[in-house]
Amino acid sequence: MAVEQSLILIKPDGLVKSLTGNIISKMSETELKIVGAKIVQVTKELAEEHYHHLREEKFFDELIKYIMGEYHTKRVLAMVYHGENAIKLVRKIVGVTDPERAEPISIRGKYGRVTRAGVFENVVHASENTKEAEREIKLWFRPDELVYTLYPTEIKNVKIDKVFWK
Ligand code: DAT
Ligand code: MG
Repeated sequence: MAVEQSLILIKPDGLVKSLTGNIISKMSETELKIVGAKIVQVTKELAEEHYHHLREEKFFDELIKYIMGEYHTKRVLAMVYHGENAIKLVRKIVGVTDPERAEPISIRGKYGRVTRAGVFENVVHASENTKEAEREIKLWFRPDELVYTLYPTEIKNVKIDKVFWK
C-alpha cells in the first residue's frame, strides 16, 4: 500500500456547531498523521477553484456560498492527513456525499443534513483520489506549511510583501 496524503476540510457548519473536536477524534481511528492544519477564510476564487469540476451543476452557487461560510461562519479548518492508504481510510470514516445516505456512524451520517434548499451540509470535505488530493493540497497549502511533503518542491528567490508583527 502506498503512502498518501488527503486534504480534509471541516466546513463552516462543522465549526459553528463546535464539531471540530468530535470530527478530529473520529478521524484518529485512521491512525494517520496530521501534517498540516490552518483556519482559512475562503475566498470566492479559492471556493470556485476547489469545486471547479462542479461548475455546471445547478447547486454550484449554493455550494460556493456554503463553503465560503455565508450560512454559518467565514472559517474552514483545512488539514492534511498523511499515511498508508490515507485517501480510502478517510473517505470511509467521512461517509458518502449525501448525508441522508451516509452510514449513520460516519461523520456525514452523524452530523450532516440536507437543507430545504437542497444544500448538502455534509460538514467535511475529503479528497477522492490521489490526483484530486495532489491538486487540492497544492491549492490549499504551501509546501512550507506541511511537515512532510509528497510532491516535489523547488526554492525560488522572490521579493514579495509579507505581513509581520509590528
Ligand atoms: P464529495 O464531497 O463526497 O467528494 P462531490 O465531489 O461529488 O462529493 O461534490 C462536492 C460537494 O458538492 C459535496 O460535498 C456536496 C455538494 N453536492 C454534490 N452533489 C450534490 C447534489 N446532488 N446536491 C447538492 N449538493 C451536492
Ligand atoms: Mg469530491
